[in-house]
Amino acid sequence: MLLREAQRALKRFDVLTLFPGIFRGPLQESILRRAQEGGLVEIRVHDLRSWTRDRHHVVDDEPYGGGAGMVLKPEPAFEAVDELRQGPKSTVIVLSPQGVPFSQGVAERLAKEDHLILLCGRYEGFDDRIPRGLGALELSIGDYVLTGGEIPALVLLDAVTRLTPGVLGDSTSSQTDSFSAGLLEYPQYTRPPVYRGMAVPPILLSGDHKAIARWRRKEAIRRTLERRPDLLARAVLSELDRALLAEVEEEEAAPSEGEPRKNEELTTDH
Ligand code: J9Q
Repeated sequence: MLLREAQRALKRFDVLTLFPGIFRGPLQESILRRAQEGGLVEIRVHDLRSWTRDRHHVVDDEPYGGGAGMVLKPEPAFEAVDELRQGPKSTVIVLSPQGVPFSQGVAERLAKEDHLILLCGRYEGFDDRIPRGLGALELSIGDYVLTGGEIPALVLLDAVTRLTPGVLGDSTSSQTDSFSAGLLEYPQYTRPPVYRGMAVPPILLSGDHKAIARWRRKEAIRRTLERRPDLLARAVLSELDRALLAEVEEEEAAPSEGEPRKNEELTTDH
């Protein structure tokens, strides 16, 4: 065991941002903290402004062709990456709304890399020569407008760090793939058996493990159908799964009484 730990390669992240303070709190808590303290990952956060050469540390400029807002200029980003890059073992990533979608699959591939350099954009964006000239992988965490790439970078740091060998305990690591399995998780319950009039489904207290497994699979399918039909369409379903889906579709056509109505106003993407 000791030998295996000694052979474990340290994973390194260098983050380039105009707001290093955004990272301080999130990196000092929970699993991200423990991964760093345990020497499994090293996360360095750098102020992009320290790669400016002018008196006023200017990092942005007006867009060619006109338009509102300012654009991150290329020099600080290129000079920072030149200094931090460790040859071909470094992967440069730019977080931007123009990126390809970040996903569990992308996180799994990035977890195999030795060194990631993350560049966080701000303002209206950056000079397009930055991602192009750096050979960067441009990633988006989703279709909403943020004030900058810092929170997306934290999302990536979290998703990739937890996949790094040794970061999660053995019991949790086997659960890692629940999302990649293609369905949402089944509903979980703990004590008390009734809370504010809401009872735990009696089957979970039955001790019938076969029936519980079937119920859980069915509820996972129900949730996925209701909330993420896109996932269900691409999921690999067994014969039993198909039967459970048919049961769910029947039940959903005639919804049971006594359930509070879902807030469709907020659960539908308009
Ligand atoms: C830099 N909205 O949004 C979603 N993924 C990344 C981003 C983003 C943003 C603004 C600036 C990144």
